[in-house]
Amino acid sequence: MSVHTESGPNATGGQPGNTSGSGGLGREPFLGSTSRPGRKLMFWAAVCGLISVAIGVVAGELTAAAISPAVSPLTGVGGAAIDGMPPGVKDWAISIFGTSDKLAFLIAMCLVVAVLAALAGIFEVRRRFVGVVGIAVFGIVGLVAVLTRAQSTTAAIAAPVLAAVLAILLLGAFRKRLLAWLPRNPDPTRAPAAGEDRRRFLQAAGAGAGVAVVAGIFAAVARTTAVGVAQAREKLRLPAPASPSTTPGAVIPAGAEIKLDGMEPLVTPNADFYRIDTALVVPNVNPTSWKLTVTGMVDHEVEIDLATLLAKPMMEQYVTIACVSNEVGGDLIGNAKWLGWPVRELLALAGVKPGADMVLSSSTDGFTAGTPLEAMTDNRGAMIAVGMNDALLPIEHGFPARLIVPGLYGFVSATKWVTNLKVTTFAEDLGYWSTRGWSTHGIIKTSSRIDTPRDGGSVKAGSVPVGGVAWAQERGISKVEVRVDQGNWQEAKLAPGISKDTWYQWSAQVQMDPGGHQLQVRATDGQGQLQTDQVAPPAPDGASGFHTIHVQAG
Ligand SMILES: Nc1nc2c(c(=O)[nH]1)N[C@H]1C(S)=C(S)[C@@H](COP(=O)(O)O)O[C@H]1N2
Ligand SMILES: [Mo]
Repeated sequence: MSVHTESGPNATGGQPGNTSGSGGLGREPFLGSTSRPGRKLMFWAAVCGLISVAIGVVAGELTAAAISPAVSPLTGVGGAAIDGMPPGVKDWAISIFGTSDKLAFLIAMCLVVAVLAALAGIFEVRRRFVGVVGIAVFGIVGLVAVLTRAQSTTAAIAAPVLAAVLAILLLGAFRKRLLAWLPRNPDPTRAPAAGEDRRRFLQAAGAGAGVAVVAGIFAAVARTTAVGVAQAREKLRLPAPASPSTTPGAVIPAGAEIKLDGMEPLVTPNADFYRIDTALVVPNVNPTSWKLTVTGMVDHEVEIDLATLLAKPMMEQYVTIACVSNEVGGDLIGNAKWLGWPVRELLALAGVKPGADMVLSSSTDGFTAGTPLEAMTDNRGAMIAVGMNDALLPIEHGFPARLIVPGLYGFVSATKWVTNLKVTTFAEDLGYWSTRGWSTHGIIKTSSRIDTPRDGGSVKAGSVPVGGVAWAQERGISKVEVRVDQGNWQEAKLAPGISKDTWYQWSAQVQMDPGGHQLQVRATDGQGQLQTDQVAPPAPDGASGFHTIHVQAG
């Protein structure tokens, strides 16, 4: 049966919300109108708004849980709102809500969002794009809130953006269905719509509501776990290094950072540090139950928990880690100060049996890396890291513990959320990526990158400042050269590296006449070996070739 016959046009003589039938009133009959069809359309418009925004918000929360658990759109907005509250209001809220203040606040926030969502639905149906603009504004509020949170990461912005875009698209689709069922200005000459349009709308709305509820439960569970781990992390304190000022590689020498516009910072902030994860969802590892075990070719298996690990004498060093997938000139590389316990000491506790040549490290997410045993035990300082740039490891970067092995690409060494070290052989075992066509030993290739000017940018003709980084972890860098338009190589000024395990900054002044120019860089490592000009793609063992950019001088 058609709804129109239940409560629709019949009630007002077939002209819902618009007794005159003229265009002027007909455009916006609903909010001001008291007619029943107008109310009905408003009601369903509000439902459309609610469902669209609910799905958007839930998708945003799930995205955050997956890629950036520390801060989600809802927790970001909530946190920003709490921070922005005058202290009196905050105290008042706490006194009323007591210990459940956080939950109560979250519920209140959801109610506010729900009301705004319903309004967005109503406005969107009254006048196209008004509701959409409203949602876009919430999206921007969410984005700003997320960006201004202390734990924010570059990836975190994906969640509010996705939430807003999805809500907007869904609202558009629901609106169309709704208006097919309950047109704003029904054509009096057209027979009342059959039940088909009504059925299609209600089906879509029902499906949407179902998706919102089911995904919402998932998001709530994911968030609860993430919040639990984040809170446990918050309670931990980063231990001090055993010998802070004397550790080589832990101190930045004077002049290591070149002050030149457009240069990447010498030390990459945690929030900007590149990320590579095979897992769809960032693992949330509970620090109280986390354990690291050493198994395989050892005299006795060892197991340590986090409290034990944190009590060990910690070393601190800057290490530049890089991804084998980094293209020439790419940004899958970052430099941080890591705090941790040398892997070789843990391996010594277990006692490595003769014949072993590899350590297969594994993680809660199923990722594994096969690291040459030698790299774990020689004096390069391979570490079980717990700290990154004076903070506990961010969850995304492996909290509570990960491996850092200077000189090797991440895929054969840098296991995050590490839980097991199996002492074994390359003949017996291979790491995750090595069984998928990538190499086995993953030694970082000598490389260099131009950071300023940017490729495709323009510069002022004349003497042009250029700068960038060069790296050859474990070997160090002894020389960087640049050339313009395939001319003579010209030696750049090379800043002192923090250690041979970090990247080095360099700068130069090159001469450019007005017009388009090519600019290239090459590095020589600490052993006098020139970076190869052979162009190679990342697979299977790392990209090579000179970073080449084009700029316009004018
Ligand atoms: N558990 C786990 N550890 C991992 C990975 C992963 O996918 N899962 N990726 C590896 C790769 S390929 C690299 S390059 C580095 C990146 O570390 P980051 O995400 O902290 O920059 O982590 C390594 N450790
Ligand atoms: Mo990687």
